[in-house]
Amino acid sequence: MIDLSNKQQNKSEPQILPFSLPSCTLFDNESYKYKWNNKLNGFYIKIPKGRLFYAQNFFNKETSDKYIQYFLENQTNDWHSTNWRDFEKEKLPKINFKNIDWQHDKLNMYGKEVYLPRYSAWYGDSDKPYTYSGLTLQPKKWTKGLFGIKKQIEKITTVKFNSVLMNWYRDGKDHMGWHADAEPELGKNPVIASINFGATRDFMIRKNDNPKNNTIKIPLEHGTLLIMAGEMQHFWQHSVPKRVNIQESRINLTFRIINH
Ligand SMILES: O=C(O)CCC(=O)C(=O)O
Repeated sequence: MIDLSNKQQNKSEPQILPFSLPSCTLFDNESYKYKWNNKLNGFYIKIPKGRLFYAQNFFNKETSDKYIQYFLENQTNDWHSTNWRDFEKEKLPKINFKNIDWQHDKLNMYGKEVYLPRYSAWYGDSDKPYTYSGLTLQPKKWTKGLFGIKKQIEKITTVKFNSVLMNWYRDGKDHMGWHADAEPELGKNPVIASINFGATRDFMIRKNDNPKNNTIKIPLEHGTLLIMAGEMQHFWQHSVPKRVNIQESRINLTFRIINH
């Protein structure tokens, strides 16, 4: 049994933002700014038409290791040494994951069914189905572990989340294309909290109207929290590009509020 109690959150000294923001200064209310918050152990970041909060070590390594083990715990395969890339389509359902019901969803693209380049799972309040890219996901009931992470994140947010989308990138070949989380059921200016476990992957954001000068690469590490807020989903897109040299899995959870 994995002990998921959270005894800690790392505290560290104020830091310089560990990634670059575009240097272009637009109108004053459109410029890029950031500010360290000692209490929350993270950065408030103002971008044109949007806001971010970035806490590199929201969970420390020990806690993050326990969570990734919890997400992948099963009776047949060691979560760490298994080459999950080999577990294509038909093999996945044969692995009896103890805590998370991983799915390999298919999308209809131009009349053809194609598997998504990642596994996913959807958990949350029972009356909050979610539709994205033509898929309607019915949430599974909160597990103790997922509910625990939600509570930890809610300690620093002013909102309460009712759903979480989990994405499991088996290795660097798995990815997510450019999109915005702008489905109507997420509300007008959604607050989305993204927490990461496993391999560090680049989370890219780009501004819809001027992507060339406004693309930002945000490394999301084991235990990093990133919150997107404000008008961001209307003016920015995000993606997780392929990184073919990465062998390790990464699991990302995005906590959301679904309104119907
Ligand atoms: O894996 C990530 O960091 C991004 C996930 C994402 O964009 C989404 O779930 O909409």
